[in-house]
Amino acid sequence: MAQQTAEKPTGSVTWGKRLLRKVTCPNCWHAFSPEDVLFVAKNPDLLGDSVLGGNEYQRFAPVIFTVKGEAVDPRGVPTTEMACPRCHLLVSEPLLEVPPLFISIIGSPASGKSYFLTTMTWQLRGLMPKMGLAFSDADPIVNAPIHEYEQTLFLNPKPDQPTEIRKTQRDDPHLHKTAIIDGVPIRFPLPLQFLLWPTSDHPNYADAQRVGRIVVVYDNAGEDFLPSIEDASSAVVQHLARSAVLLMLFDPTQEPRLKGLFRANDPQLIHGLRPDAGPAIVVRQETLLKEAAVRMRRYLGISQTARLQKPLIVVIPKFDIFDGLPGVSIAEEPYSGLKEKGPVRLRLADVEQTSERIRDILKEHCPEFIATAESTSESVRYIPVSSFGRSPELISRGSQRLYGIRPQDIRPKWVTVPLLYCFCKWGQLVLCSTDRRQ
Ligand SMILES: Nc1nc2c(ncn2[C@@H]2O[C@H](COP(=O)(O)OP(=O)(O)OP(=O)(O)O)[C@@H](O)[C@H]2O)c(=O)[nH]1
Ligand SMILES: [Mg+2]
Ligand SMILES: [Zn+2]
Repeated sequence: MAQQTAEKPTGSVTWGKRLLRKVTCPNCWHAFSPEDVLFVAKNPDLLGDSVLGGNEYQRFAPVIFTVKGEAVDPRGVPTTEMACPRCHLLVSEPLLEVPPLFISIIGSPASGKSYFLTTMTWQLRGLMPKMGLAFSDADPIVNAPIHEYEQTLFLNPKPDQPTEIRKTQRDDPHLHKTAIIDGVPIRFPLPLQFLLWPTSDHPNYADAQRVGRIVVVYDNAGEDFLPSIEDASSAVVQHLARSAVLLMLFDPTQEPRLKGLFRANDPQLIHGLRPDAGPAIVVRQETLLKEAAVRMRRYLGISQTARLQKPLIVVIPKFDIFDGLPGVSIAEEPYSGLKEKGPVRLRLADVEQTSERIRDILKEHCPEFIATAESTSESVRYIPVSSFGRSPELISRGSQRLYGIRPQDIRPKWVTVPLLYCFCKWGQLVLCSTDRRQ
């Protein structure tokens, strides 16, 4: 076995790393000192944990370390896997050094959250390096669900066959874990985590520690946001209180007042949101946003009349469904430098112009939604996206009917814009736009 040192790491003993003063668990949002992090035992005799149950290895506070900084479990096996001292769920190593940036994606069932998350992630991986930032998995194991989605849409061996991302289930074990906190079992959503880190092309490369972030997002089921569903045993939407940015998907196909503006041939308009699911639970989208705002203010302990100080981006998914709106086009991505060798920059002014135009259209047709959005946050923008760039098609699989998309037909439009707009507008250290060249 490797040589051991009996020294427990503290804020000042850092294995050559610059640890954060406080680490925030991305599972239960508990803030703790890095020296309190637990480790996950590896010896097969140590199966069973007091908080996570019989199928998980025991979490332990280490007293012995190898020279490489690995903790040694009570049966002498070295381990590097870390866990939160409260919920005992996994905490990836970069979280001890890099601050998290929580992003909440809100939206009704079938509004397009999972497809948007997948196409956004896939495109960010390719685009961010052209903006001087690496965008990679902070922990490939916890990101396995998003890998599966990306594989389905972008690395599919049968690109000419229609495929689909399944509806997100409220109890999907790949997306949730239950921990017993103070004797009560609580269901937490699994965080998808991406490390955003400046490359040598970035103007603030020398200040990497200040620029770098771990972007944390969650793939909730739309039902998690419906009024009345929240219960004490679920913490699945409590990220709303922690998030720096709210992305609310306002699905046009769920808004009857916009119907006059659509092409008629999207199957969702003919066969419903999910063809075999029976009548959908009808929830007005402003009600959903209002409910999310009520919960956020409650978690934050602020007045129910206060506007939140975080930006709200109203994302209009499935924008391909519109039959050409005057003054709005997402045919071209709003970036300069995409075709040249130089750095890519977001054209902030183009995004803001589009946002204004969308606001005008929504104000005319759904004024209550605009009123709700603008009473929720001090900074609201409206950004159209299309994950497919076209409609899905109705397909049959056995006795089941569903909407599928052929991977070879997917042409995402503007899916990276909501997040990059936020970085450019409110996180200037992280990214530059064409309006704010350094
Ligand atoms: N026309 C069009 N339809 C889309 C687009 N993106 C998603 N859809 C359709 O929208 C439906 C819902 O997409 P999901 O991403 O599963 O929605 P969700 O919000 O994750 O739904 P839940 O998991 O139930 O909360 C699917 O049937 C997709 O085919 C798009 O860009 N254009
Ligand atoms: Mg989903
Ligand atoms: Zn935790």
